[in-house]
Amino acid sequence: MTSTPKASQVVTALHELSHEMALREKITTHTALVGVIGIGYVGLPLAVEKAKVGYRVVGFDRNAIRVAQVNQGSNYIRDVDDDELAKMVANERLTATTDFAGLANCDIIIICVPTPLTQNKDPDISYIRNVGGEIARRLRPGQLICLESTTYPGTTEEVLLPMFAQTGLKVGHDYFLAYSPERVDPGNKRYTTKNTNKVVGGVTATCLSVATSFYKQTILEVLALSSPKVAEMTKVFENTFRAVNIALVNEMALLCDRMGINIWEVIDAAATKPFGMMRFDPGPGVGGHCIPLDPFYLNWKARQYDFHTRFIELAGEINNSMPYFVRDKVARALNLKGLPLKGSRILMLGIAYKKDIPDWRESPALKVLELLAQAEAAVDYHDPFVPSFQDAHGRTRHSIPLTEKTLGQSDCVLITTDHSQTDWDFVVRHAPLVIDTRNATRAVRQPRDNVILL
Ligand code: SAJ
Repeated sequence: MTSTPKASQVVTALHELSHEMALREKITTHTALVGVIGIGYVGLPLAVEKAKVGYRVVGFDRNAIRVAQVNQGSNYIRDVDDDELAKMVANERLTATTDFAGLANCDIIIICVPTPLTQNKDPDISYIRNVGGEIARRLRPGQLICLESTTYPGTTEEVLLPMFAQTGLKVGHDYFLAYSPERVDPGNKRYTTKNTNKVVGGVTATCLSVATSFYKQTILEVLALSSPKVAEMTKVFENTFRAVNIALVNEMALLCDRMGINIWEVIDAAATKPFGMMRFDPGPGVGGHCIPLDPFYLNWKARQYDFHTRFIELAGEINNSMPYFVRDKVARALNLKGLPLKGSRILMLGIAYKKDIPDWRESPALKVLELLAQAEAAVDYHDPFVPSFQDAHGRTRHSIPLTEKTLGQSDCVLITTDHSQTDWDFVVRHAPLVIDTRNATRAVRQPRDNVILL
């Protein structure tokens, strides 16, 4: 015989239901105030997408320069349309602030902060913890909190949930907590925040339902998963998949170098297989703030289960060995011309970690440049996307012009980033020796006996 609920229980249930219903209403009518913490390459595109469908969005960031740029309608993320950002700001749909007090007013809070590694490759979730504290201090009934930063499985429920539980508010009743990984491919013109499928895991079924409803307002395909852990694991698996496959093709490149086989011809041929094959290309190493780092979040967590993720560590070893291989390849090529590495003039084409973007964080080209400098080669670089950067010693280096003169006076031109706008015929025509780690010169038909591929 079911007991009839006490009046107080009914009131509580109705009260809780009112928080959920009120939030759902704000989500579907786009009247919710959305807070995005971390307005970088993930947060700013998300903020603009939400503002475009009518939400009022506040970007929270410690970086006062970024905040000022947003409030001036000045874009700094290539994947964001300048006019769209300016319009959202002009219409007061989008603002930014360094003051986290405003989190109290937000109905929805999306966390898009960095998740780097410490020096010894352990996860550094200090950013997540810090913003978790900022949110906890202002957590109120009716809020949805979504973590998007790439992190190890368990972060949402082992780090954020306990912080929020201390407020006495009940997850899934008073507030809602979910994890939904960002899937941003910087520079990808085809897949944007809007048309990239989204996966979501909620701490409770209601959390999942509310979070899924929110994402469905601006993203075409949203997949509901059974837990935040599954969603967290999905993301680190995706990036581990890439790191391992890039390492495989890099190892093939090392073997082909030793066997005198053109790895690029092998890959082009393998890519003709219409099934059971996915193309990856060798290169000077792996850069960016995701692929070199994210798999080590899983590696670290696995150790707590006495599990050794050998693929992740092996992939890291191989990918990290590529800059050393490139240095040795340059030394061998110069040696064939009777030139020692020491004192040779080397012009590196590309510092960015991949083509057509300005980001040079974790770029393998930085390591290559450091190794060549250690060998006392005279190294300059040209990168149209990176006018200057700080090298490993904190010295500011500047991109030099790509001219017949700068090419001709180099002993070796080393291609480390295959920016699309570069005239590779011009490079091959005027450089005495070209070492191409990206097969950027694949379309060059003129005499190319001065070109050596990775
Ligand atoms: N790289 C290779 N060979 C390849 C592919 C990449 O050497 O075949 C190198 C690139 O040159 C670069 C590094 O690996 O230095 C990473 O390239 P990437 O495009 O995988 O990495 P990101 O960090 O720019 O973007 C990735 C997303 N990329 C793609 O899905 C194509 C995706 O893995 C994640 O959504 C995103 O990181 C993220 O934020 O996690």
